[in-house]
Amino acid sequence: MTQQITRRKFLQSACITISALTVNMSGLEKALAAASGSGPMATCDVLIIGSGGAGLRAAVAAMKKNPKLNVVVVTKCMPSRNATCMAEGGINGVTDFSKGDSYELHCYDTVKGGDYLVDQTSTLKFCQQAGPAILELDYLGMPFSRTEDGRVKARPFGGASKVRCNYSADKTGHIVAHVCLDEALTHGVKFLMDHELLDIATADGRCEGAVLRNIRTGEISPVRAKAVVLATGGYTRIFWNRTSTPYISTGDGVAAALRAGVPFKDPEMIQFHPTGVVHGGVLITEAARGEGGYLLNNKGERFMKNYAPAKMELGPRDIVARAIETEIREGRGFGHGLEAYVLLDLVHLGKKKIVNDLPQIRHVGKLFENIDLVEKPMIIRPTAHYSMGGIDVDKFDDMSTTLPGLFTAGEASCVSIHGANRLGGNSLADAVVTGKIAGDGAAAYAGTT
Ligand code: MEZ
Repeated sequence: MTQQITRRKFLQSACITISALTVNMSGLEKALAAASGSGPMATCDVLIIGSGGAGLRAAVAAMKKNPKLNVVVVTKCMPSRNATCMAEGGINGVTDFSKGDSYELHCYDTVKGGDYLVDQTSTLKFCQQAGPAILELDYLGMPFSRTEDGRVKARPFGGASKVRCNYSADKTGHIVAHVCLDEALTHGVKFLMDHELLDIATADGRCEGAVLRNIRTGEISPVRAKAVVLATGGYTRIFWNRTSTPYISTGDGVAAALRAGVPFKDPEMIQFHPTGVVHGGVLITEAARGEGGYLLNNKGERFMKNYAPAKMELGPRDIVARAIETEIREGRGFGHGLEAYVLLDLVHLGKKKIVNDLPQIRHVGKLFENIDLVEKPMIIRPTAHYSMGGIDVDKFDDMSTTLPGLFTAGEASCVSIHGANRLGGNSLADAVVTGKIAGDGAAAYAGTT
């Protein structure tokens, strides 16, 4: 409790207002603004829009690269409210090579899981950075679940040929976001809360900043920045009646980039996570199946034996989600229409395992459907979960786009790592890996302009 209060105070002292940013103008900028009659304008060096894992990791990287930079993260709400928290079950990356796993195998699984519609060179680079990124989170104090000899623990996840989904019970994303937030605060990142992105500002063929709106007062403010990073998340909220994406995540960055003429890649590549709460779509983590949960139809059959016999419930998400919809369509599900469902049965796992490893989804079961997963199966149906498409990344090595000065990271971006179907556990890895690259890239660019 004391720790939380101290942290909240720390965050408050890192929060700024638009007017605080105008103070940072150089004498020349002030003179130019006055001469053009435009009045003083808010400015910073690196403006990061979005405060999920990718945005926070980008901010940390930018500050570490050049501590003299003024790095500002814009967030619609509190920085800890984000879609990153909706990756509950774990983060993929090879941290244990003792059982034959390798970066190449992680890459192979990712390419295959993505139905081969993947840029294989970038995917290998991504997998090579995912393992070290997990060890870095561990070093920063992330409370990973542990093996008996103290190493970061991994659980099986869909489409993976080795066990490499590292986790903190079923709150992995939430904790990743908080570790990155602590790091950002420690490194002097500033936060502009309660602001949303209206548009990217461009001039002479380059990105010059962004136009923001204060969602409390409605006030509109342009902010000039040497480099802008769009880390605004995906666009799955268009499936508003069943999605695991939070209300605040509305794809603003992808839309703004498109309006500014930056290509929108693979827009049709949207992932439906197999297990969402029937009413509303809140996530029931894949870890439920990773820990041994069964999917059952109205005949009491583990129907995945007819679709992915070798992998059963741990097939890639597109295969499992399609199987569930097929069971429902062919009359082997329960209920009707939009309220139809199949069962996710965890009862055989026992109370101890559910309490230790899956406490959050037990809470979700009770909250949304009045079901205690210790006693009864959960009712589930696929939910819109992740956009594999997004802002086209021109160069993976710095996460730059075709618009000079504009960078992107996380779910907002598309490097073509995930193809037509992202593997569970690869989104948190994507957030921290591409976030770091984008932060480095933006800081380097800001330092040269
Ligand atoms: O990567 C994800 O989407 C993830 C870990 C989700 C989950 O089921 O927990």
